[in-house]
Amino acid sequence: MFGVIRGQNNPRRESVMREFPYVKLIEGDLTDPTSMVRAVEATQPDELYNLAAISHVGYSFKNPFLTGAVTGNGVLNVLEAVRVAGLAEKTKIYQASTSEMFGGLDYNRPGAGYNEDSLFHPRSPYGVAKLYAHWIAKNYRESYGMFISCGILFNHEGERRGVEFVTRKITHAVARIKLGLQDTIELGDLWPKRDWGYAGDYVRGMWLMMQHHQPDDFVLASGETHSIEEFLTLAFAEIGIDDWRPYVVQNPEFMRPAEVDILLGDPTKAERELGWRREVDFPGLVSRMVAHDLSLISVDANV
Ligand code: G4F
Repeated sequence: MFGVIRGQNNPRRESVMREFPYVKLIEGDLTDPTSMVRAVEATQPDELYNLAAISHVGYSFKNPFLTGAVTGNGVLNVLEAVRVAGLAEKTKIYQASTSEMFGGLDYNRPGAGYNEDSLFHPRSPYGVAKLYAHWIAKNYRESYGMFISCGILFNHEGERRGVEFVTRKITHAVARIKLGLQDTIELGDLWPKRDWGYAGDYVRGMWLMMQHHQPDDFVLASGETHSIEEFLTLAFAEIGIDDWRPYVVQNPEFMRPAEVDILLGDPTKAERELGWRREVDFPGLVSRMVAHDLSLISVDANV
């Protein structure tokens, strides 16, 4: 198994090598087409999972050109690398598409979640770049007959989530508050709703897409939507606090020029055709993330 790692002296290299000693790391950069060709030529992959991207929506507003180059055009570099290396018939490709390609509610199907046929209306440079990647992946599937599947994943959270994303930012802060290491948490808007699921369930869904008899697009989602306020309520309840309001400070720095108010997905197709089912529900997700951060921070802080 191979993984591509970017940049000189990447700080994540050591932890990846420690946690996944069976993964051989090779160097490459999505924005450098020749490095992508070298990577696929050297590894001759049966399955290639492209999860690489600038993936923080707020950051993409501040760095729109870079986001377009990496998250959008970078995908074309991967697809071309596979073709140039003569692997178009051998290598199956998974492209990480996203619910951020949708813009809020599906007004064509009021009350129902987004599915594979819903209209796209991205509301950030990240969403727009991902939509380009989605369509170029579909175009290569249709033009060259390549096995390329796009997983349209709704928010996938868990213990490995970076603290720059709202769920982990909350669970990390809640654990620190419980351990007396922090008093408050600064957040942006609290009313947006997301369809939050457990990343482990979604990775299983990605693998199932690659074992399917034909390439296709699939939505993976929980089919429920919850606000950030609901996430806060459950997370603080895990440490015995009923009212989170005294602990939360709103800071405009974390608000976005355009916000996706509500995301709700409909995973019916993945359930029917792949036999995919999520195993972790919303309260279970919050609970395991808080428990993880409590034990992680206790060990680090030696408390
Ligand atoms: O945690 P978030 O940054 O995730 P977001 O924007 O929904 O995107 C994530 O999920 C997508 C899948 O649907 C992925 F494609 C994408 O790469 C990423 O993994 O923000 C969630 C919500 C937003 O409404 C945001 O405005 O939380 C709100 N929020 C409020 N305060 C905050 C904060 N978000 C962050 N990151 N930090 C805050 O302090």
